[in-house]
Amino acid sequence: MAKTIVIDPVTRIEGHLSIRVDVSGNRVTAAYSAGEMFRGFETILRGRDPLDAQHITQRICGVCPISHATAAVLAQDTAYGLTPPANGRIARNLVLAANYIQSHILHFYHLSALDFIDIAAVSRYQGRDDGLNALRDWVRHQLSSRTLFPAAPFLPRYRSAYAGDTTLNMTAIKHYLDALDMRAVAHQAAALFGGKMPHASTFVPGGITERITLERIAAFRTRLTRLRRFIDECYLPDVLAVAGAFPHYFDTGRGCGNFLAYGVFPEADGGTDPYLPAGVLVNGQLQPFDAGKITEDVRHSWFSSGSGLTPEAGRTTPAPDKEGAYSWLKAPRYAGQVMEVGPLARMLVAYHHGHPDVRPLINRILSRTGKRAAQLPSVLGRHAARALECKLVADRCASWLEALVPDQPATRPFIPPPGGEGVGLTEAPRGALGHWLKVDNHHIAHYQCVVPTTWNCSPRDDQGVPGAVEQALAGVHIADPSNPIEAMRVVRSLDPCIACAVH
Ligand code: NFE
Ligand code: MG
Repeated sequence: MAKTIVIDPVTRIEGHLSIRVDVSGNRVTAAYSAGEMFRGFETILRGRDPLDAQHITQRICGVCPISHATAAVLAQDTAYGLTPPANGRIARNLVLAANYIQSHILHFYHLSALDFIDIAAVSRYQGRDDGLNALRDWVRHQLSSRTLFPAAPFLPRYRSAYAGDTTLNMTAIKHYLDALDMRAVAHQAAALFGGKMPHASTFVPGGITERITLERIAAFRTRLTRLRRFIDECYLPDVLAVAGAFPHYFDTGRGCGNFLAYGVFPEADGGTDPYLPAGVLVNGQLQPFDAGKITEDVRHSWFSSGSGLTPEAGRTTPAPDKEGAYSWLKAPRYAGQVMEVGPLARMLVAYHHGHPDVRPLINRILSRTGKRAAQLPSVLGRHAARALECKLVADRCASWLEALVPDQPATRPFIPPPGGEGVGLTEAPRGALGHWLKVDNHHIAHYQCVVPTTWNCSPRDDQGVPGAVEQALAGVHIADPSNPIEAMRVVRSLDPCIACAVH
């Protein structure tokens, strides 16, 4: 029997997302992803001093602010012809990397794990861990007073076959609590060169204003050691354990099969030679990335501004009553095609480049899980890629720390020219991020952001082709339409942030 399921709001993500799936014979036949809020950052920025851009755009999001700061200063670097000194480039990498680590740990433990792990299992905990005992008492209280707390955290939840293995459940729940501390540690590390977190104060065109001192390098290293241990001993093993318990999720939520990465963490001056490379994967073929092929369609979005335009030409004019529209997200396309962005895209692009760190790690995961590379585009492939990337980036921080030179400048002084045009392309934790900037008479004349979740959760484009998450949902089996947890596992595997996506 045909049925429509509406999940609104989707919980345990950032921002306000509505997912509608048409189901026939327990299979999703069509999916619609809708961002439910207009924010207007691109409009707010017009007329401002360009030096405000990194501060204002960080307020797009509290989860990935450093990516927005990075894109904003890169756009100004290119507009003004600035090359940060090595210390500035490396310190930017370190703050962004710490933000990735925080975000990836958040996504697995606090946003996604409870789709697989049985949180109610903690009510039977009998050990001596203080955190688990406190959580057990709280969960027991919730279970016994459901009428008092009908919408309390964790419970109620969808009825489903959660993990049955007590060790896996208890370990993951313990790590859920530990992960809260790890995110604080990652934020502290980021603040050492970012000034403060979540919204850093030190990002400027030409580098970073924080002084590079031995004390700060040592303090970052201490925190990095704790984070690397957690990633190696908890995060990666937990993802593999979930993969072992839910192997069919390597065959669920494949999606469009096209992947895009802009490249991130430059390792040479001038922003070149990113540690994670740029590239486009279509039909398994790696193509060079060309920023000129990015456009945004708005036929199904609540905007009256022109459709199919490049970000240089695009505008953002809200039209909340527009016929046929169903989302506040635009529909970004690359050479007219739907693209998935994010850790899986970065890892696959790096894998196809023959990346010396990425290839062996992915091969090891594939042999541990007994899966093929073709199964990586999937729910569990996305979780595994995110965890692998978290390890790679954390490990790489150690060599970036070594390359910092204490007490040497981290900024390139400059006098802002009255005008210019620039593009800041980077990779946020959730994928490819670009800021397009035009400066005229010392003021921002034009600002457009094309954001990771705008790629992943876009509505249909002008040709009617569904966006990446809409395609990933197609064909998914929903055992019980009143408990559509399978759809939520697919949606959350892409780590949506609608706050970012609607900006
Ligand atoms: Ni609000 Fe963000 C990331 C950016 S996602 S989390 O990562 O840019 O669209
Ligand atoms: Mg935009």
